[in-house]
Amino acid sequence: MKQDTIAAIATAPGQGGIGIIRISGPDAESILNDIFSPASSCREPAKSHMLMYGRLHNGEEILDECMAVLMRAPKSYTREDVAELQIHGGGEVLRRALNVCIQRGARLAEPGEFTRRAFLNGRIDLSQAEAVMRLIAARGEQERRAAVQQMEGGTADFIRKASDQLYHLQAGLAACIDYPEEISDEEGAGELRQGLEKVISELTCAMDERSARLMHDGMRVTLFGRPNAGKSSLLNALLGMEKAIVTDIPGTTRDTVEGEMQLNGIRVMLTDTAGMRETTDPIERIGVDRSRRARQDSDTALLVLDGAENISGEEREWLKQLRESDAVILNKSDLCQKTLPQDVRELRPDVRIIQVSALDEQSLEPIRDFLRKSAEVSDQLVLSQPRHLDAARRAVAFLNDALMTLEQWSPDMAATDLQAAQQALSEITGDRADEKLLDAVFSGFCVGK
Ligand SMILES: Nc1nc2c(ncn2[C@@H]2O[C@H](COP(=O)(O)OP(=O)(O)OP(=O)(O)O)[C@@H](O)[C@H]2O)c(=O)[nH]1
Ligand SMILES: [Mg+2]
Repeated sequence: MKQDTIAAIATAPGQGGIGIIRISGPDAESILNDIFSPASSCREPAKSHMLMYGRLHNGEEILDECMAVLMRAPKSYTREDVAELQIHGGGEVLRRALNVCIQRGARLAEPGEFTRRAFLNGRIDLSQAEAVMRLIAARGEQERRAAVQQMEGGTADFIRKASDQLYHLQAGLAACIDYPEEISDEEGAGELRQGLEKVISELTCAMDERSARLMHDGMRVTLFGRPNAGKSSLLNALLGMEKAIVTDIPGTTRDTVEGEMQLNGIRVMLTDTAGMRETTDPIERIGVDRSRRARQDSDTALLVLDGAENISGEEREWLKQLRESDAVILNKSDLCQKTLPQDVRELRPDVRIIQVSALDEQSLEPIRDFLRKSAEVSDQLVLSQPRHLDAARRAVAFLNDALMTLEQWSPDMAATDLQAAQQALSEITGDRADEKLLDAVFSGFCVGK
């Protein structure tokens, strides 16, 4: 495929020690020769994959001292000739360097265009291309690990294996259709059913939507309860910083306060909320509404009770409303207790109760343990990007349809469903990707990648 030459700043905006300009395409080498002079006196053509020190210039004008590397096709990221300039990472010097490349005939690269070329030139499949951006955007260790697994071809291998199994089933079906006298309906349907159930079960195991969401979006945990229960004290203690204001005046927290931590490699967004109570103060009422919303939107809500006080009528109601993923934090265990874990258990026998004192850091470990467990994700997860999950869901639906058609033994319809399932799976690896799909995938990339 003959393409034009593209160039872009590959490093993030802002000042940095080094900034990188990347050029890819048939003119990459001639542009490099035009704008870069190696310091060594020998004027041989640049060696591929060899870092050179020299000067970046625009004709007579020196723009920077820099390092440059030429990677001749096909041993490069895009499988085209690629040149990279490592110059000083200032906005002006990078802008000038890029302009000089454009003046020499390069075109400004679109978002993700280098990776798009790597895909179009067959170096990587579409799921690997997406993994690159996923890795760059990863904010948690689990997400980073999943991105690397995907980048190394984990998703593509899995999908191609599933696809191969479908080819085999299709071949079996074709034999049933072509030689009905040699293969009985029961025989054909039995084998096909087994094969289909296997592929459905493998696909379903690989697509745990909850784990995928936790890795991608993190886990939202909300502390809620009545004023003065110690929610803000707990937020500060769990985060290890004085994020929220703490006083002994009920109603101190007016708005939600958020902090972030990592547990099990999952990003946990911890939200402290305004103490919930009936109030005529219009500002506090808005805060209480926000508390309610934060609690509803959370993956896990922690109801904070003050162990030095009796359980109120309102708290009884909240206890009833707790979801399976929620827990009760019985706080202020260092004070004389009016409420014990068994009092809570009488009202809500099935709920997890953790007794702590926000003033004693060590007593908080069981809260972290509880959250760590809630944040556990499957390490068998191969399909964890929304686009992949959507395609795999469609494939499973077609395969289930194929299973249904076996009830009436209609091999033609089953064959159509198998084909549709295969088509859906091939969208993941991009084996049959159209321009629209590629535009959608690569538009989310950064320029220079
Ligand atoms: N002894 C003791 N005092 C605590 C504990 N946790 C919080 N406190 C105190 O209780 C008071 C209220 O604490 P906050 O953390 O502000 O309570 P809150 O739930 O955020 O209160 P609002 O913001 O009003 O809803 C402060 O004086 C804290 O120092 C605890 O475990 N033990
Ligand atoms: Mg507070």
